[in-house]
Amino acid sequence: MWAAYNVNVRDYLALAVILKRCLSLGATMAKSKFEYVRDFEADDTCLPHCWVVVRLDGRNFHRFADKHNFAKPNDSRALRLMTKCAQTVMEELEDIVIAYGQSDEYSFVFKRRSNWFKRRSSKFMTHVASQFASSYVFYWRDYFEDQPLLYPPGFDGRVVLYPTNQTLKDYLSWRQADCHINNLYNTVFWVLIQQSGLTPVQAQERLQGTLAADKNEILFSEFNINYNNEPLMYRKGTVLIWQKVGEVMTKEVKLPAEMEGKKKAVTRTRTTPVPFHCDIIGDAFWKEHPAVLDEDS
Ligand code: DGT
Ligand code: MG
Ligand code: MG
Repeated sequence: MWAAYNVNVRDYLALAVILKRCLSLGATMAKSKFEYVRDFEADDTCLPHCWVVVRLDGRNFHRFADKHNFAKPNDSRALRLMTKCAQTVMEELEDIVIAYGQSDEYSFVFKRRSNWFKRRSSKFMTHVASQFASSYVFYWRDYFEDQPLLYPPGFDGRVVLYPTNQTLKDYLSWRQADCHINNLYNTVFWVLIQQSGLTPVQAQERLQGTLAADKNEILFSEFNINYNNEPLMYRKGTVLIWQKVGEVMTKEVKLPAEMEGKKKAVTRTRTTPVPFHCDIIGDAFWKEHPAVLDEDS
């Protein structure tokens, strides 16, 4: 009986060794057999030393704005929500030095020397887009209290590399010029409809071939609107840069026994993405905030 028992144990151990070898061989085979599919993944590393810009744009926001009763041509709730999402993206992700937004789009600029996710373009783009979209839904109610979100919005994304500070500044200038051109057009277009009772087709015909000066003149002479007095957020869009801000908070602090449980106001500074609605086409902004383009900042 002892002999039989010993044989059984030996057999069992041998079996276990064989089984283990088979399993590890199987695993090795599976790895070597299928591993090659990795080679199908494209290398999407962003060129070193370039500014990496991710631009998001709302998918079919013409419809989204209509369905959610956005004010025309500008809905300040919608624009502020976009900025809240952009601030969240800057806080949650790494290496974003500046962001610029207008209408249903936002551009995010990553540091030239960023090595976040080894500079993989798809990582930059998908993290920005998903963080932004989830924030849009998450914070919706804070901005649209009486307007339920009727369906989930989406955002497309693209990555563009800019090799010099000048090309980056020209990119941002291009987006701000686009904001100005569209906003001037939309302001006159909607005033013609809302105040003069023109149909959209009539308003479009009225504006066909007009220059900026003509549009300013229509606004001023027919509607007594000085375009320069329209809100800066609508005319300039929103720039987000990191700034130190003082924050007053109440905190439980260690105090003498008789004052136990009392709270004390303390001030601390933190760095946070702060919105500006200013010109970024001229030099003044860049002179005032040299750290933005400083490679070592
Ligand atoms: P896409 O980007 O090709 O999927 O299509 P859309 O419809 O998003 O077109 P896009 O991005 O060229 O234009 C933005 C649209 O979003 C435009 O039709 C107006 C709308 N939109 C953006 N902000 C506001 C706003 O504050 N108020 C209103 N009423 N509409 C806005
Ligand atoms: Mg869009
Ligand atoms: Mg757009």
